[in-house]
Amino acid sequence: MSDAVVLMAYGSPERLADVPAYYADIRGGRAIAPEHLADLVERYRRVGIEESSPLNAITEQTRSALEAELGIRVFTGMKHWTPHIADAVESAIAAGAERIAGLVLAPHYSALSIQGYREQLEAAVAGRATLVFIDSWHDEPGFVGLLADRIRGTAAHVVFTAHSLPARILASGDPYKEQLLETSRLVAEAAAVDDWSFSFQSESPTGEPWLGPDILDHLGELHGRGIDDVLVCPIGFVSDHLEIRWDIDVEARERASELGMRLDRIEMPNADAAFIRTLADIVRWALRVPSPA
Ligand code: FEC
Repeated sequence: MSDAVVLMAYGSPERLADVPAYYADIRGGRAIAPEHLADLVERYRRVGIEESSPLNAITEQTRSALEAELGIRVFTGMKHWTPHIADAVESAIAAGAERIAGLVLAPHYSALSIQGYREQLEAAVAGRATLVFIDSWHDEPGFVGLLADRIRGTAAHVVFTAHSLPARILASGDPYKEQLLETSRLVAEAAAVDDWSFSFQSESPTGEPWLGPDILDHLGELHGRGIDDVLVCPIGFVSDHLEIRWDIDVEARERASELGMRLDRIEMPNADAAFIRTLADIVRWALRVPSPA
């Protein structure tokens, strides 16, 4: 059977002029307040997307390295930008794929995040190939080990972070928060780090309560406990993008500085060779294909 991978990522606008259409796609037709759009354009401008779009470029590096590692075709599909998930599926089918592994570059399952990727993928495949969708890989040993390597030996208090989601997910038994806490615990144990906590980041102004604590409040709380040296370890994202370069590198750093705290963050996995090997292991396991000797 001919296999292919559809490697999915959130997607990012290539230039400032793309931001309104990109935000409209994220909002799925719901209204956008003009001040929220203006604020988003300004954040993208401040992180310099006129020069480069980190998420899209990193996703392409990841795709090409994963293809080389697996020896099967890998096609990129973006949830909110081009090439869309449906475009990737068309390319995979045109290349003769009879079985498609769907892998999202986000480790934790939620009905409000990963399920959206899954629905786009299933609709596009429409029964034309066998679909093997990977729901989550939050406890994958290679991923845990890679993050553990980046925090091991630190003298700072480690704050694991992930994208917040509307708090209503808890009422439906969504595993998102539990998976995040499990990744945090596994990474801390693997690195022999005892001094750690978890907080959410990147809450969006949608007018409903989101999961907390938000990192900006959490830093204040840590400061109140006498902690003044923090290492941020984002576990819900795998690459440098707006939520890292703005929400952590600018906003959280500014808050830490106001409080007189030191704040660093780990290097993101991006297209690191060890991370690519981990992604390849996840795909091989899902497809029940043996690893090379
Ligand atoms: O660098 C970039 O250009 C893209 C960065 C980016 C990533 C990302 C990942 C996740 N999001 C998740 C959930 C939500 C929910 C809403 C929402 C809104 C936004 C907006 C931008 C944005 N997200 Fe995102 N997200 C990224 C970017 N996200 C921009 C809109 C403006 C803003 O909030 O600043 C709210 C939707 C709504 O309005 O109804 C919910 C989750 C992830 C992590 C999993 C994944 O990567 O898919 C969950 C990267």
